[in-house]
Amino acid sequence: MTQTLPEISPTGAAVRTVDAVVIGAGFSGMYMLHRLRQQGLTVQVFELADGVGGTWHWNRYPGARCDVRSMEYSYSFDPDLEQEWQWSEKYPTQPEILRYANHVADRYDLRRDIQFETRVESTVWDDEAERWTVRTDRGEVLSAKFVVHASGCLSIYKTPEIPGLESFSGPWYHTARWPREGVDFSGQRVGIIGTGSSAIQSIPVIAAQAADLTVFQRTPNFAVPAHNHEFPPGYQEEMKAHYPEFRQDARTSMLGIPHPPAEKGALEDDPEARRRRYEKAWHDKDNTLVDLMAAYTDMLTDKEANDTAAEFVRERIREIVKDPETAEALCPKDYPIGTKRICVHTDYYETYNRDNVHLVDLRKTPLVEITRDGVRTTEQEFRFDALVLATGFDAQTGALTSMDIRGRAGLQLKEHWDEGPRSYLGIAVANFPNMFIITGPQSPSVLSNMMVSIEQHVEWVSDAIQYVQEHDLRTIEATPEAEESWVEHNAEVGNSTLFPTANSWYMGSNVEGKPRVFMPYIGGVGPYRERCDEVAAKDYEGFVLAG
Ligand code: NA7
Repeated sequence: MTQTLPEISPTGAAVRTVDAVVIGAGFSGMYMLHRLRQQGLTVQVFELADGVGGTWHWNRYPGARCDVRSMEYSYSFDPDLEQEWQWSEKYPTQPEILRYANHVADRYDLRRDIQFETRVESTVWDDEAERWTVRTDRGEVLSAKFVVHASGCLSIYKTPEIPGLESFSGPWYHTARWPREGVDFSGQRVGIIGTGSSAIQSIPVIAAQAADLTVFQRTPNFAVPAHNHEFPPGYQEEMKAHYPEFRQDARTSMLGIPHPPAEKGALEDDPEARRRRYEKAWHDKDNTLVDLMAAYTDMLTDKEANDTAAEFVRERIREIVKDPETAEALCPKDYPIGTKRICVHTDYYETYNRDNVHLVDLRKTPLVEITRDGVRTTEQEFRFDALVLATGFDAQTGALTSMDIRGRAGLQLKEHWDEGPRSYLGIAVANFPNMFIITGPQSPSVLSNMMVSIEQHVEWVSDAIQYVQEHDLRTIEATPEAEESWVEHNAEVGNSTLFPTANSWYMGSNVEGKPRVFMPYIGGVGPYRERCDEVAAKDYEGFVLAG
């Protein structure tokens, strides 16, 4: 199966031949490696970081936690692993998830096939050899039959689009590149730009330490209380006794998080009954971020229905935040709830009642520049000892378009995606044979419990690769027609919801110049899985298999 003939690349470096190159050693890349190795393939994983864990390696900011419950944000592929691993609380912290990732790497002896601190610079399809040529920043050249991009949906971080960051005289930290040794803000005046999930988690923790914290908010977010807690005795054992059923429910659910299906529209309930449902979603200590939106069938399709939940949250914000002007500024009003990712918070709104925390509403006084001493808005200059940037990511496509990926006849993926991502099932791209993307755009990805979607993709891709190998095929490639019809279907399903009405990173609208297209697939994790299985069962319908 493996060719090991030594060759010399045009640059003089020895070309190493492997069956598959996997890019990224987060939860996708690690499981991909495990599966492909079990199938007897030679695999090389490249990872930019010096350790495994992907997003959980990089996002070490104070208060970083997963917003999906620990016992479902974990692998299900090995019953022994899921039974033996002990989670400690409802929402796992970043260090706990990273410990889990390291445990997985050790348990399955993954590290021997992962090369850390290596950036893949290009993957280029060789039309004659019908293989990928992969080049790294260490000058290595590999020839691989398959390439799997497991580089993550939120890995290319962005800084604010204002001048002056380099002139700031103090230290600045991006939430997605937090120093490993942590940061001590004691006694400092700190400014934070952004109020997405990373900011909402870190603001209460930084506020408790810093002398003074100023939050620069462009768009307020909806956040529901985490009610995080350590597991009570017996809880984990009880969950583990029913793990297989629970996992199955997650796989067939809409968002990868089991939830009883809603039975009616929000306006079909009277206001009192509706309120009771929302109260439960808000106060229940075992609540999840999907409870509020999953209460009714039409929350993401009918603006009036959506308004009822949005107003419920705004009422809670006004109740918690004592200063009415701050409370009003924190109330999201110009997009439907759920169309920007709902955040899960611990004391976020309460933090604005502290004397050392101030909110600057950038809708009223926009940012102008970062100065030597701090931040200038149209109204005044704020002086800081340190700055925190919680300004998000070039999400979903960023890791792929920032790499030089070329398919047939030198076609660049970036060019192919000029007007928005184009894929078949979010897994494959026409003219890019033997290339797969784990949780790519146009798959449920970021609209789901990532672990469920990662496992589904890795298993589907490894099955497809096995099929190619067992049938002695050279290539598997999505047809342009299958791609076109998936792109259309994705847009049609997306456009039937309220999602396109918001300026969110789901729409690419947080990055200047990025096409405004709804990127994730909203058809639901369960139905999507069925579609993928159907494609495989029909001998990879929509793909050309060449022998
Ligand atoms: P997000 O959710 O993209 O949040 C980024 C925040 O930064 C958001 O509030 C942005 O405001 C703000 N931002 C970005 N650029 C600017 C500029 N130039 N000026 C002012 N404010 C700015 O990223 P996170 O890291 O918090 O979370 C990402 C996901 O990780 C999250 O959804 C979870 O799934 C985990 P905007 O809304 O664009 O007006």
